[in-house]
Amino acid sequence: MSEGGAPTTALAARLVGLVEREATRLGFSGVGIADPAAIEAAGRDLARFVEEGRHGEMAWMAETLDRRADPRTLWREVRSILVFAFDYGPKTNPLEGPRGDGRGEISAYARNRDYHELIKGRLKEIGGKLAAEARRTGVACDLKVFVDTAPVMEKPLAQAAGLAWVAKSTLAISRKIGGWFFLGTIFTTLDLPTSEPETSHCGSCNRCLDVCPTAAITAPHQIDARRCLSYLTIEHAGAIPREFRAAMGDRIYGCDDCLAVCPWNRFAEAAREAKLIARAELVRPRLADLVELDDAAFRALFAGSPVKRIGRDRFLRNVLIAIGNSSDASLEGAVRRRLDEPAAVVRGAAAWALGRLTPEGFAKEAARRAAAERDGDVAAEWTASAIVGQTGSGGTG
Ligand code: B12
Ligand code: SF4
Ligand code: SF4
Repeated sequence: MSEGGAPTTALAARLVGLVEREATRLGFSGVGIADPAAIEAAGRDLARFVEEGRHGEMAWMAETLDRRADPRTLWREVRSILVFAFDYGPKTNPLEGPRGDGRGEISAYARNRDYHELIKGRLKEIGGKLAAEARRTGVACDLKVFVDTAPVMEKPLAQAAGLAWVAKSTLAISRKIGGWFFLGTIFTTLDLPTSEPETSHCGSCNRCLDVCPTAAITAPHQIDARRCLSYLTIEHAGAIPREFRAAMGDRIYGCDDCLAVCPWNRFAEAAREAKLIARAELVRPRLADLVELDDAAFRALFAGSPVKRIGRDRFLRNVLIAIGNSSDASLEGAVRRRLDEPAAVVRGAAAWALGRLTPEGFAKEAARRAAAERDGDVAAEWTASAIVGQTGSGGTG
């Protein structure tokens, strides 16, 4: 018997064994234990990231900086952090699939159910068993469960817990399972034996930096979220900045390129959890269908999926950019039907798409539409697009 959050060595080993067994039973592919004091350097990197404005419009990163940088500020009583990995790997490599086929690419992680609640529910189950077992033996145990949205630096914690390393892509990569996995944590007041931290295994590889379509990985281990297509298609609310539109290609929600190219994914397994295995209708859906979605149809198609979070208008913005990149003239009519949409973000993207599909058709409309348009940004699309139309270049920026 022991007191407070300090179990005896034998009991601690038993509790860790219980967590490992439960994690395996519930479909996790790995678990490790981190010391809450282990990520001080990461906290300093994060402060610099925010200072340089690399978080873009994700104001919550700056607002929660202190808590995010140090788990002990988030919860003073925390003594150990259990970090869990959950596979969501696609069946085939997204970079090897067909492209340029009039369809849009949704990131592998978003092709079925939202992972947040799924993983949180399972972590709560594990936490409940851990706490009950600790208390049964007279050891006090409080805990909190976090997945993604809490101010927690999950990747550095995964490294401290020996699960993976924070790689050049800035993602956590594992020697055993590659990089297609989510992270989640249980903070506990229990003193548990910590795992051996992982070290980097990127070596001289630079594939993720080379493949990134927007040079968002500005140096090894450093990302500028404002350039990342995942940020631009999901987090960013306004128009996609012109310089990134062509680079978006057919990506309509997130981007997988830096993961897909990583050689460590030869060890990755396809998702086993049914709720994360891709729904057929979310694997390369037809742009022609997506561009016709009204709000109700959008909600129905993406019920339970992470895509639903960005709302129909932001999603249509992405679809229209993909159409503008498709060279598929048969979509001109659908694009024209979006030119008078209530949302400026949709009207602006439609204007750009029209300019890309038919410079002549749209040069005819540009002057009238620019004059009639009540939103300054959308009006600017017509003026800029008119220039594209006149040069006939189609333009990328
Ligand atoms: C903000 C955020 C984003 C932002 C910023 C991305 C980023 N790399 O941080 C955007 C919107 C761009 C994004 C995109 C994606 N995300 Co995201 N995101 C997050 C979130 C909420 C916070 C991450 C964070 O704190 N970033 C700030 C930076 C500074 O922190 P950091 O990268 O951990 O910092 C380390 C390194 O960058 C490095 N570093 C920084 N500066 C320097 C300087 C030098 C010199 C050195 C050596 C090192 C160094 O040191 C730091 C500590 O180790 C986490 C969830 C969470 N709570 O942690 C998910 C999370 C990172 N995302 C995830 C996923 C899946 C994605 C996407 C793959 C989704 C997609 N398919 O579109 C992409 C991948 C893009 C990419 N290359 O990272 C997963 C990643 C799982 C994994 N295996 O790593 C997470 C963990 C969510 C989860 N719970 O599973 N994401
Ligand atoms: S997700 Fe795409 S855009 Fe973002 S860093 Fe990776 S490759 Fe670049
Ligand atoms: S692609 Fe290469 S450099 Fe990038 S994370 Fe994977 S191993 Fe590291």
